Amino acid sequence: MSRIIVVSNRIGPIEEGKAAPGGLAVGVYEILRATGGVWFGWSGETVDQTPQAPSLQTQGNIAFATVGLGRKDYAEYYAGFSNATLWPLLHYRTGLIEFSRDSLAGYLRVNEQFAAHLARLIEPGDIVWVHDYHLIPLGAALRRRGVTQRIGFFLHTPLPPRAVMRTLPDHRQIFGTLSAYDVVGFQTADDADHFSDYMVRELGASRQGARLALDSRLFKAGVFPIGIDPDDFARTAAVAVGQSATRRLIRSLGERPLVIGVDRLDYSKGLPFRFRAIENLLGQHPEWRNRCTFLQVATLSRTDVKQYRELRAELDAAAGHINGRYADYDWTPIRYVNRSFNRNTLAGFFRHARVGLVTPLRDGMNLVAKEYVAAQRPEDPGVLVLSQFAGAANELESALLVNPFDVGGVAQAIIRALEMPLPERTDRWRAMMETLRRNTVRDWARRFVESLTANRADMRPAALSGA
Ligand code: GDG
Repeated sequence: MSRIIVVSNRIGPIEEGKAAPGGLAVGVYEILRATGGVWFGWSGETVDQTPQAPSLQTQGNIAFATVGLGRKDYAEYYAGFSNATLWPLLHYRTGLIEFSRDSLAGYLRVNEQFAAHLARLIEPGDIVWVHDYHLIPLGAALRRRGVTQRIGFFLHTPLPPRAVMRTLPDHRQIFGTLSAYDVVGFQTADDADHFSDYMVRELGASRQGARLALDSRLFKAGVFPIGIDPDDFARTAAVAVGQSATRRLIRSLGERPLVIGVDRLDYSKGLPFRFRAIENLLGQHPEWRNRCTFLQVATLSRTDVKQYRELRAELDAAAGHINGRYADYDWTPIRYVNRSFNRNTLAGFFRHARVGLVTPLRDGMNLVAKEYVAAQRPEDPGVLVLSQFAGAANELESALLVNPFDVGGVAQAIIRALEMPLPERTDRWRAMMETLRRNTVRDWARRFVESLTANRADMRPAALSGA
């Protein structure tokens, strides 16, 4: 089988056995271990001098190739164009977009640098799998360097409709490069539809069966919802619930049920609305005061981007306000925690929580929703309250689906979850757990790579094949 070259902005932890924070690394490792290959990405360090060559570390049949980013590159490519321009755009938040010609230039420059490093690592017969919005133009930059091997791209975020994509200045220069890939993968069918619609109506691509043709290239859009390893997460949760952190949490709650949220502190996750829903619950349904506790873990993220600092200040104020208003001498309604926990601890917390609250305004998939389900006790499962705007809502139809903007509706869903009888909880949980088992993170990685390696005999558009 072909060797795989995985490219992502950040790579998974290099030390074997060290738990990766998200699920993605599990699937990627597994496929890399099966085929051998290279995982290329930013080392996470900012450096004074842009390096001439990546540093290589080998582990078994996988080489990890990492490069540092110069300070200007970091500011323009990462904090700037990736996280202050593309991230809000891709999450439908046009009002939050910050754009500058310098950051666009930095984004294109770093993608060129990465392509230059990669072109030297790629061998005949390799296939290349590029991840996420930081690296949209990478495939085209590789093609310009003569790479003819198959290259696939997977977008972890949503892709908005064409009208939203068009708000990006020079959008064709960015999104048009996606035609350089052989397969462009998305989390949901809506995202894939938005892509095809953009390519056809904006760039003049034509549909050829399941494929799209543009200029001299033929490429396809695919739907590959990312999964987790549900049985592994369940085992972790079952052990962790008896360990000291969860035991301490349980003791501190008294008899009160726990409602938990775990998110990166990011405006796509809808935390201000979530806090308003909690305020609505306590204000409109006073019988629940002092009878349930909310734990919101919000790990700090991208603190060098202005919108993230503003969001943090807003949430600090909201949590303080709600707690000031409703707390009692023996109870605090919202425990708002800005630190991160290890994966095992989170799994134990999830298992004990009667309700999992996952209410993003827009989310590519949302792995927390899946992890919460996997962590539950089969004989006494909790209830997932899930935003209809998370990619996960397409699969987890047995969650209590909510519109996160409707704070009164979310408050009611939380109460319904808290009061739900065991048989209904069990039915809903079983249906969701089966879904998770049918599409694990391994299946996701395998399906993507299979799609990329599928027969390419017809990869020249009919109109150009001279037939
Ligand atoms: C992007 C897309 C898509 C969170 N806090 C801690 C911690 N986490 C872990 C969670 C989960 C992961 O991080 C977060 O994944 P999400 O999917 O929820 O969200 P993003 O980070 O925005 O991920 C998203 C994903 O890519 C995959 O394609 O689903 O839509 O935005 O695994 O458990 N892990 C640890 N400590 C924490 O405090 N250890």
